[in-house]
Amino acid sequence: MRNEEKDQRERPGRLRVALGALSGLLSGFAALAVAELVAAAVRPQSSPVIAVGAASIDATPAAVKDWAIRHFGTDDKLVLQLGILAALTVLAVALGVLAVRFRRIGAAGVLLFGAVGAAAAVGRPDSTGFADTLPSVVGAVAGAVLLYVLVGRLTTVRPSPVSTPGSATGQAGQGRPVSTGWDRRGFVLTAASAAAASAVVGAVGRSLDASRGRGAIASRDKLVLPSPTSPARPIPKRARLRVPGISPFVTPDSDFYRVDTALVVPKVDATTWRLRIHGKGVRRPATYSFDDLLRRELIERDITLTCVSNEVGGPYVGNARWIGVRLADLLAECGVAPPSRGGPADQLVSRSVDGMTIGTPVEDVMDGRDAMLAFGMNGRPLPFEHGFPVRMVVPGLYGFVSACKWIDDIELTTFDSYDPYWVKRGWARRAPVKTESRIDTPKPFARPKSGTVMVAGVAWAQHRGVDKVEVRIDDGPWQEADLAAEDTRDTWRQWSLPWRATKGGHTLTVRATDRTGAVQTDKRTRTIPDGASGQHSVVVTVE
Ligand SMILES: Nc1nc2c(c(=O)[nH]1)N[C@H]1C(S)=C(S)[C@@H](COP(=O)(O)O)O[C@H]1N2
Ligand SMILES: [Mo]
Repeated sequence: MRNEEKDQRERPGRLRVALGALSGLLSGFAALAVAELVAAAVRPQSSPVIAVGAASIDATPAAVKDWAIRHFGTDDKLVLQLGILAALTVLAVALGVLAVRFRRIGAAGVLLFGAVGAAAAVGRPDSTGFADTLPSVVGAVAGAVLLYVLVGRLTTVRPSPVSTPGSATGQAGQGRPVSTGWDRRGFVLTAASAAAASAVVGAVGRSLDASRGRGAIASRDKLVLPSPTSPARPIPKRARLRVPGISPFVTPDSDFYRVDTALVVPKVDATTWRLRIHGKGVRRPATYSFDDLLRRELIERDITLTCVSNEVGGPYVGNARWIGVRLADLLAECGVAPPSRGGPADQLVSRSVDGMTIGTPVEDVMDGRDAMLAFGMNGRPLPFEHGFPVRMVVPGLYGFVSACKWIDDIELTTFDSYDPYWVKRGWARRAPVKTESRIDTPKPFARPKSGTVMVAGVAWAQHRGVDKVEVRIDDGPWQEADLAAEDTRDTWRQWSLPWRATKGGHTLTVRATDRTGAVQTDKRTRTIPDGASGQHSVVVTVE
C-alpha cells in the first residue's frame, strides 16, 4: 500500500515522461534563440553553436577533417552544425526527462551546457573577451528557468485533500505533499507562450545578425578597383580550348572552390581594416590602411590556386585574375631581407581576423615571383568568402601555406620558433604545389558513343610551368595530348586528346611533365602532410 503510493509519486508515468521530453526540447530551443539574439548583439562568432562548432573543427584530427572535406566538400560546415544541433536535441530531451524526477538537476544540466558554450567561445583564438560568454550564459539561464517552470507544472504537488489524523490514508498524506496530477492548463499555456516567444526572439536575432555586416558590405560595394600599374598580359587566345566539359580557363567566382575553417564568413569593413607588419628583422614595422594599399603600385596577375586537401582528380583548384600589391615591395619597405640576403627570419606568419595562422617561406615571397596581397578577383573586389578586404596569394604554394584570407597581420619569424595552425595539426611546414593533371571529360562512368571522343582537362605545376601532358588508354602507350597555349607558368593549362574510342570498358589515365622535366608520378600518396600525388584515371564504357 505505502509502496504503491510511493511509486505513484516518484515514478513518472509515460505521459509525464513525454511532456518532460517536450519541456526539454522547448527549453533547449529557448536557450538557443536567446543565445542567437545575444550573439547578434555581441558578435556572431560568440553564438554557442558556432563557438562549439569552431572548437570542434580545431580539435578534429587532420585525418577526420580531410575525410569530412572529401565527403561533404564545402558542405562540411553545414554537416557539422547539423550534427551539433542533433546532439543538442538529444541532450535537451534527456535533460527534460531527467528533470521530471530531478527538477533542479535537470535545470542545472542546462546551465552546464551553457558553461561549455561559454568556455568554447572565450577559448577561440579570435575571442574578444568576456562578452563572448554572454550568449551561452544568458541563453542557458533562460533555458534552465523555463525547464524548471515547465516541469514544475508537471509535478504540481498539493497537500492531500482529506488527511484526517489516524485515518487509513492519513499516514501517507500527513504533512507530506502528494502529487495529485498536474497543472494541465498552466503547462500548456507556459509551453505555448515559451515556444512563441522563442520563435520571435530567434527571428529577431537572425535579422539583427543579417544587418550586422552592413558596414563591410557597403565598403565593398563602393570600392572601385584602380587600374593596375602592371596589368596582366592578355590571356592568349589559344589558352582556351573549345571542348565541351573542360574546366573554363578562368574559374568564375561562383565556382571557385572555398576551403577554410570559418563557420561565419568574416565581414570586415575595409575602411577600418589595418594590416600590421612586424617581427624579427623588421627594421621599419608599419601599419597599412586599405587606402594605403590602393595608392601603391598595383599588379594584376593570373594565378592558379590549389588546396593541399585536393585529391588526385579533385575539385579544389581554381584559376583567377588577382589585383593587389606586390608583397615583396611592402616587406622591403619595412626593411625585411630574405634569408639569402642575411635576413634573420625565414618564416612569414600571416594572421587573419578569425584567428587563422599561415606560415610561408620568406625566401619564396621575396624571390621575384608575384606573391601578392590581393583585393581584387576577376575584376571585382574580393568576395567575402574569398577573403575581403585583403588576402595573400603566392604562386606555386598550396593555399594552407600561403593564401591567408581576411589577413590583418604579418609577422616575420622562424620555422624553428613557431608552428602555424595547420602545422600544429600534422601538415607540412613547407608545401610547394605538386605537378598534377586532371581529366575533366569524359566524366567517370560516362557512356560515350564509339568514334572520336574528346578527352580533355587541365594540368598544373604553378611557378614551374607545364610542358607536356600525356594520356594513356588502358595499358597502351602514353600519347601526347594537345596543350593549350600557356598564359603564365603560374597558371594551369588546358589539354585535349581526340580518342578513337572502341566499344567496351576503358581506363583513361593522364600525366603531366613540368618544366623541370619532372614527370607526374604514378605513386599515390595521401593529401596529408604535403599534398596528394598520383595519376588521375577515369573509367568509361563506350557504347
Ligand atoms: N583565414 C583563413 N585563410 C585561409 C584558410 C582558412 O581556413 N582561414 N584556408 C586556406 C586554405 S587551406 C586554402 S586552400 C585557401 C583557399 O582559398 P579559397 O577559399 O579562396 O579558394 O585559403 C587559405 N586561407
Ligand atoms: Mo587548402
